[in-house]
Amino acid sequence: MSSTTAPRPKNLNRLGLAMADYKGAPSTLCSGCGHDAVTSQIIKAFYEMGVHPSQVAKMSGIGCSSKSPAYFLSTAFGFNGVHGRMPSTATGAVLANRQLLCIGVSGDGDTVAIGMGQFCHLLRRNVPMIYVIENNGVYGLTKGQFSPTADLGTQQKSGIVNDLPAMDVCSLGIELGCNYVARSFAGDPKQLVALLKGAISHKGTALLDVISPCVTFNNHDASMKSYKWAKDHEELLHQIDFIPHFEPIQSVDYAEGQVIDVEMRDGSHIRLHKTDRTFNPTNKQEALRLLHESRESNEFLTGLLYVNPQSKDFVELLDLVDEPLALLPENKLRPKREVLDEIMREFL
Ligand SMILES: Cc1ncc(C[n+]2csc(CCOP(=O)(O)OP(=O)(O)O)c2C)c(N)n1
Ligand code: SF4
Ligand SMILES: [Mg+2]
Repeated sequence: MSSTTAPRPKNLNRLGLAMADYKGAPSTLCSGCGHDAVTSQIIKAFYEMGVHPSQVAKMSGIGCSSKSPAYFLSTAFGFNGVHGRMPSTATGAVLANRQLLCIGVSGDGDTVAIGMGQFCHLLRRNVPMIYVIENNGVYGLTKGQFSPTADLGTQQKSGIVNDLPAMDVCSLGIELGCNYVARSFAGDPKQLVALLKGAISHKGTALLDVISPCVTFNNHDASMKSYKWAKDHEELLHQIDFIPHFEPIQSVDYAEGQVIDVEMRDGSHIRLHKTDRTFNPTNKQEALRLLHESRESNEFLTGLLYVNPQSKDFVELLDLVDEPLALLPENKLRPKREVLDEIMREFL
């Protein structure tokens, strides 16, 4: 007897869930804020990848950006921590339940001002999570002061000029051992959703630096984190396709050297179509050189800057048991009475 599988209704994903199941509360951010555009792509990426919201932990610190997790995946776990301390709460959550897919949303202030120390240690440990920086070059929530990612020479609306050099979170991420480092733009949904899907597939910390303009305090003509500046200066390193492990890889032939195909550990593929630049994102030195050059020439490069899908993440390095620590029963956690007595006798 032959069995036939009913075709899946078009608007449902492989779990049978609709896009609406991936939404959150209505946003309270300013209308047009880049952070809301990033939220929409997070919803789309998790929906299309068929990740169940109940398997996700959403983490954040403080800032307009850090409010974003309230606006997606309303049935996921979530924790809104202290300013700059999201990495330590995320590390704790991941260690307590290694089966959850963790996504943190932070701001440039939350990450590289007050949170710099925690951010560095998260990357050094390769904690398995997606770390999105919604980068607008200012502290939006506290009315638009320059953050450490504000570009040299950029101006506030009042005319104050930033005379300090910007910190480059992508170079920093690569230096600190992060194995998935990408830069994108809130106004480039296609690229952003592909990079988010790659991040979902990556084992280890996946860092996404997303230029996300603050329309209220930093979107004027003299700003270098405005929609206009980013649109005028965006240089795509490559066109990106993401082919999830549960979909067949299209067997279209590409001319030799035109495509770089990166296979992720879960069997998904990131396919990078070359633009004018010759660039191999699996070469760390090349990525750092490119970032350094682009800083010198004021270029805004977007795409996958560095990837090493084979890295061991924190959970693997610690050799944690497969069963989530949070779910281990007491008889597995507590040594037997006789064992404890034996230990005590050793101290006599
Ligand atoms: C310990 C502490 N210091 C300072 C503040 C004030 N504060 C709140 S949000 C913020 C900066 C937010 O900037 P960013 O992380 O870039 O987020 P954005 O609002 O720009 O999205 C600051 C300084 C605070 N809440 N807690
Ligand atoms: S102040 Fe800026 S960052 Fe904050 S919600 Fe408004 S536009 Fe977005
Ligand atoms: Mg900011």
